[in-house]
Amino acid sequence: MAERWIMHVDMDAFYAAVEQRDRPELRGKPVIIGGLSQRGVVSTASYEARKFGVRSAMPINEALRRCPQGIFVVPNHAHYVKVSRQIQEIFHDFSPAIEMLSVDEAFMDVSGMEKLYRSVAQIPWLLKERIRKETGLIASAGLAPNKFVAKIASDLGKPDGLLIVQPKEVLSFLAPLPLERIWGVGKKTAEILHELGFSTIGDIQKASYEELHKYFDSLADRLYYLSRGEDDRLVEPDLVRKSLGKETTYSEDLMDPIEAERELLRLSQEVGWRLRREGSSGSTVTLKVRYAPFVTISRSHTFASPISLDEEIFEEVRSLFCKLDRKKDIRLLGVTVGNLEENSGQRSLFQEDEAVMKRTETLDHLKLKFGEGIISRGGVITPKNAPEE
Ligand code: TTP
Ligand code: MG
Repeated sequence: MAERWIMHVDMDAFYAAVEQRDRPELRGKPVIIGGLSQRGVVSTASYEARKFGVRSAMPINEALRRCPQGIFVVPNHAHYVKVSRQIQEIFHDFSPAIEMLSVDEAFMDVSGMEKLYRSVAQIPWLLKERIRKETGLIASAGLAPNKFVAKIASDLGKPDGLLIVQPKEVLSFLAPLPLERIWGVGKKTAEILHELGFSTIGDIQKASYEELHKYFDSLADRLYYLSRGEDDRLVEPDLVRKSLGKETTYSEDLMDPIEAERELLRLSQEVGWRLRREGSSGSTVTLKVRYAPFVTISRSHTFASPISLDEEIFEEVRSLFCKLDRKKDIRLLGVTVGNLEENSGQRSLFQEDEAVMKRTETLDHLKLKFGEGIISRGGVITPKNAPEE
């Protein structure tokens, strides 16, 4: 098989770097980008501020305590999106296969491109130079045979990083790294692995497939292959995404419509949260219901303008649900918001309703701080049989 070369590119301290570029008085200073209110959280911090322990998602108050001399700046998302587009334009000159992961981060498949350059190693260097010249910003890049290794390589080099991992170096590159670097290894799995005596990726490399399968189910494959730096996932160029949805299959059918509504609220909250995180909203809401055994139906409603608030999504989904036969047992529920468009700020059908916007903003901040699962409106109780995600 032909050699694959995947590049991961991620801008350094993106929002803070844009502000420092645009306002020379901020250069070299501890800049902290965060919401307006004292109850807000930090979006990001310049590397000067990180020396004081300021990090993304930290409450502003905590950042203030750690870095009282910090310069706090309110984020200007619309502006960052514009800069992001400019960077994406540059990416397109280097590869046709670009997968944007967020506003400042992308995978690019540059396999075979070495024919256009003196060597493949020139590509990240030239890309960084073009970004620096044309935007005045610094990117970190990692080049490796696959996504997993490329992402770690760009992370490890930060700031102003450029790390190339040759195929024959993959095993030794990964070996000393903490096993938490493996995708899908959360806190719980890491704890179990530590108890079993594993601490680095190298420790897992030494384990046999059978041994890992003794302790883990589906995760064993991931541990086995990723620890060896084997990852065949393709770079998936972004077709403009048309919808964002979430569905759950229940191991025991839902028999109670109230319980089903609670689930719909949970799914609406998750979809709303993801929409708001990526700054998009959509005008079509779709409810999907699968009844036991295998009858699936979808019902949609399209609004005149796009929405992204949990309440708006949930109210529509509930009203679609109420029109269905509520006596049947339910095996799967799904909520999707479609006809997506990017927007720079929050839009709302309840534009006048400041309270809804405020509450959403506060909850989003808490989610950023404590993780997505921690809170939801109206005390939604996840049914006992809801599968772990
Ligand atoms: P990141 O790439 O995670 O962070 P960064 O670019 O600020 O710093 P670095 O990559 O050098 O570690 O995120 C990109 C931008 O996304 C970031 O500048 C601000 C925003 N962001 C938030 O608003 N909240 C968050 O919790 C995170 C992680 C990022
Ligand atoms: Mg970044």
